[in-house]
Amino acid sequence: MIKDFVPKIKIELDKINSENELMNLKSKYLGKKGELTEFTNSLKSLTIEEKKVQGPLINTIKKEIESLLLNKSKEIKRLLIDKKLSDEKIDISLPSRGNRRGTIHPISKVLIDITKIFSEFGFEVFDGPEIESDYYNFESLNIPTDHPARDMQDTFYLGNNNLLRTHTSPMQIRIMETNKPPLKIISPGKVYRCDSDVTHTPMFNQIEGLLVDRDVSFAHLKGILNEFIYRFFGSQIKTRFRPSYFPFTEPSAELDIEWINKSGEKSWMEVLGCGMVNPKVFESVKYDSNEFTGLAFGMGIERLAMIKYGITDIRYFYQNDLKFLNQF
Ligand code: 2U9
Repeated sequence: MIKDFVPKIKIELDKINSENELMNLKSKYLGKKGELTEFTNSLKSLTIEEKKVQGPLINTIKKEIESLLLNKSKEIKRLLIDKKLSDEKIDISLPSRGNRRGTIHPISKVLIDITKIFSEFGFEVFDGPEIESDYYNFESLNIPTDHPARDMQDTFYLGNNNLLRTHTSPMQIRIMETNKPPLKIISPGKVYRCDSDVTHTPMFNQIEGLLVDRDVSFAHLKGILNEFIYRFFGSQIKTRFRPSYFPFTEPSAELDIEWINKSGEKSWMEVLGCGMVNPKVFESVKYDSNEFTGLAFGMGIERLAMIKYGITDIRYFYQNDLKFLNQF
């Protein structure tokens, strides 16, 4: 009997709990060879009068079955969503993973430490452009045209008489051009040289200092730099000033500190360069060198960081390896 289909399907639907099983049930009754389809086909042999009675009945039953299947499909989908929601439930009372705190880059740390020491000595901090002209980077600083620093191998030229500054001294020329002495300034910043090995990178950080006043002497230079070394490396450190040459200072010196080398012997290590400002530099900025004298010094931040923390390869600073950086 056609009417038996509905209770039969209801019983089967109760046992189903997946879309797959539902599809199978649908094709079992409504598919091409489904039971209801075959039942419908079997009515072909009925008389027209009988068909008029059975036809609408079949359609009603068919619609009822389709509606039962649709409701079951909705129920299965709803149950699936409920299960997903309960499985993926987030316990908001759990403690969070915690934020990993970054650390200050060792170069920034050393730069801050050095700047702080010179600020305590009364030096003002100035920074300037990294793209400079040939005049400010070389000419005004008494760096002769045949000096190796001017060579393409040593300097990054940008054309139009511009270059990437090879030291921060140009900034100090600019300050002197627009200010009268006395002056007590430091200029930290990035500088660029065509150089790359375990102790050199094409970009590195420098800090330079300049003090101009009446009666400034080499004794002042020694006093300031010795005090700086004691504060930066510790007061037990021994220093020595060794004669050197820089075009922008005369006389010039390099400051060495005593350290124990790999073989356990005492030896000297170069830390920075310094000297009394060359009168030729004062000529460029129209300072009267009969009235004013100046002391100047320069140091590489990476070099100081390597010495202080015993780092053997400068490239560690720029490889972004957290195992290295987190130590500071
Ligand atoms: C002006 C006049 C003089 C700055 C100085 C040095 C000596 C020096 C080097 C140390 C290591 C550069 O980073 S490094 O390669 N610097 O030895 N710098 S005196 O003299 C100046 C600066 C500005 C107007």
